[in-house]
Amino acid sequence: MNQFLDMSPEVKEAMETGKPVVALESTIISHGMPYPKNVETALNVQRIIRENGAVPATIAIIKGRLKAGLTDNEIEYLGKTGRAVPKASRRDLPILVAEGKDGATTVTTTMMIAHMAGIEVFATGGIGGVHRGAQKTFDISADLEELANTPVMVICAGAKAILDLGLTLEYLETKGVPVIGYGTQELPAFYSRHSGLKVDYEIDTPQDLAMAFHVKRELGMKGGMLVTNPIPEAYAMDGTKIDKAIDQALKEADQQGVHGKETTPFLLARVAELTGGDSLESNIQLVYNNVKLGAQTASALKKLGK
Ligand code: PSU
Ligand code: MN
Repeated sequence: MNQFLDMSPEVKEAMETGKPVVALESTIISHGMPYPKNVETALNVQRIIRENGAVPATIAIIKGRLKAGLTDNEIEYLGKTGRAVPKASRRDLPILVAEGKDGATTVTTTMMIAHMAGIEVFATGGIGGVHRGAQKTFDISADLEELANTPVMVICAGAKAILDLGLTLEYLETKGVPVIGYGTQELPAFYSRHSGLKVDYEIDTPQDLAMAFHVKRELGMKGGMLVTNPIPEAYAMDGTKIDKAIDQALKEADQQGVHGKETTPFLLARVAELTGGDSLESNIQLVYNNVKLGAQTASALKKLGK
């Protein structure tokens, strides 16, 4: 095992005995939701994974150690410290480790650390992508490059319309990343089940998701697979209300000169503020929906061997 990685006893035992494990990110805890809802959600997520027959591995960097599996106290710490925990993407990882610092892992670094630990399934809320106006700003999330390179299945609810969803799909196509709709042919747009854009493939069961990933793995193909799981109908939000908030947030980001790694957290926080508590509840529910599918898929994958 790599010298910088610590697996919790529960995760280590699961990996050694071939139990299904689902990786979870920590940027969603420190930067994606307010305290204390973030901590409550992170703990519920772990419970849902256990109830569905798998072991949760929440991933973060704590005092320079790459962690797969956190204690409840560590989750409380990441949630309470919030945005003061550095958001850790690929380029940040070696520096934070070298300096013994903490880091909230994004989709990118969660995939990296999951892969180091041998974990193949990762469930979260939304991924980063190609930002609107990327033709000028070059703002394309490192998440897309990681999906191109690291063999981890990422289950999400699509991407928020703070991004250019069409360009995000184009980028993933160029990089050879399969984009799958779970029970749908349409790319879900996080709060909304609809984007008007088609995905590459519709797959309808965890067993078939597992089989697709298994074949990719057996073929030795590099890179991940993106599963987009629409938010449950009961929690889906009105598209126009969300779009208005997004337009407003984008305008403010531009006026205030927000750029680089601050862009996504700024937009996420402003959209959440402008749409009130509704969007937070929707966000929480779609994460629960995704981690349940993650546990089922990780279990199905174990039945296919390895
Ligand atoms: N989108 C969301 N919620 C999130 C994120 C994205 O709806 O919490 C987080 C994830 O951790 C994702 C990161 O990996 O933001 C992307 O940041 P950037 O765009 O700076 O790559
Ligand atoms: Mn960016």
